[in-house]
Amino acid sequence: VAELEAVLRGVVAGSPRALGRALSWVENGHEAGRELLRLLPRRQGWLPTVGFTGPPGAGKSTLVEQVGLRLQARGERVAVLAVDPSSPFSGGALLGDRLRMPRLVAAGGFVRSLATRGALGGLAAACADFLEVLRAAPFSWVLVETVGVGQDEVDVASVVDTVVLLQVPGLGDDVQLTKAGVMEIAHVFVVNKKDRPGAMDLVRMLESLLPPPEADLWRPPVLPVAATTGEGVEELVAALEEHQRFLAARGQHRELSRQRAERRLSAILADLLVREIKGQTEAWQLAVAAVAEGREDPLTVAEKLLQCQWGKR
Ligand SMILES: Nc1nc2c(ncn2[C@@H]2O[C@H](COP(=O)(O)OP(=O)(O)OP(=O)(O)O)[C@@H](O)[C@H]2O)c(=O)[nH]1
Ligand SMILES: [Mg+2]
Repeated sequence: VAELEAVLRGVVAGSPRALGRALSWVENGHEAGRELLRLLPRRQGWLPTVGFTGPPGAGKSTLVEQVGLRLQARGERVAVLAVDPSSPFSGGALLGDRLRMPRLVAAGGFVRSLATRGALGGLAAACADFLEVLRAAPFSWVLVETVGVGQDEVDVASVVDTVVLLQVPGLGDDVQLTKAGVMEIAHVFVVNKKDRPGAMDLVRMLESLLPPPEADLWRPPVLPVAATTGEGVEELVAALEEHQRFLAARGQHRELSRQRAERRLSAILADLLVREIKGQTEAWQLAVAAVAEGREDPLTVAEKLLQCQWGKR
């Protein structure tokens, strides 16, 4: 209990060690992590969160560090969350943290990776829990890096306010762009590696794919950037600030919070329910067999399982 209190105080004060402890507890699903999440002070005011997604090797880490450095230089306090859905190793994430974004860490930024291992509610839920911890600390911006694979990137997009989608020239542009659902979630497009041939063609192509501007709708800018040299990063930071102002001016904070609360609750509830029903081992096995042997259809069986579940209460 004394330890929990010390970690709580440390988190509120922004101590990297305490934050590291707290996030490990949360990540590993320890009882201490749940207790911590219960006791965390709820932050007054809005904490801007930005997600960076895009194909492997697009330059997300390089760009996030650059953006973080720009913000820190202006007196902002930056936390970076690197979401690694693929990493199955508990030690891997920690090792990665020490090597990750050394310049940003030296400038006072906080950098942490998140590898998910069966968190209740999936990756987005684990990310949301991490953000709750960071919200209790004195940060003024949170940047989230996530590898653009499968459904996870769309998931993570649901826990941040602003989504930056990185593209790079020469990767087979159509493949990057036609991935369902990814174009739609971006608030800012970055064509990174603008020092490479074809970058400006990609910028024009992206612009041509955007719907015509509409009053009162956010128009995603398409920004050419070279993350390695920092070219275009100032413009990107300005676009992030503009999107945040856009959200604030339209009273979107309340709506975003409501949507997030709804998604988090549904995800956790779905997980809890499935665990509970599977816990009734015998009924579960019978149900699985009924579906496997084609005696009953899965929807009917699921409905019956649910009814039994509620009937017991
Ligand atoms: N030429 C050029 N190379 C860049 C640029 N930005 C990043 N790179 C290089 O691209 C490589 C990948 O950069 P990362 O920042 O690790 O890319 P990432 O998207 O975080 O990669 P993963 O996290 O592994 O998916 C590195 O070698 C960078 O130096 C750029 O603007 N121009
Ligand atoms: Mg990276």
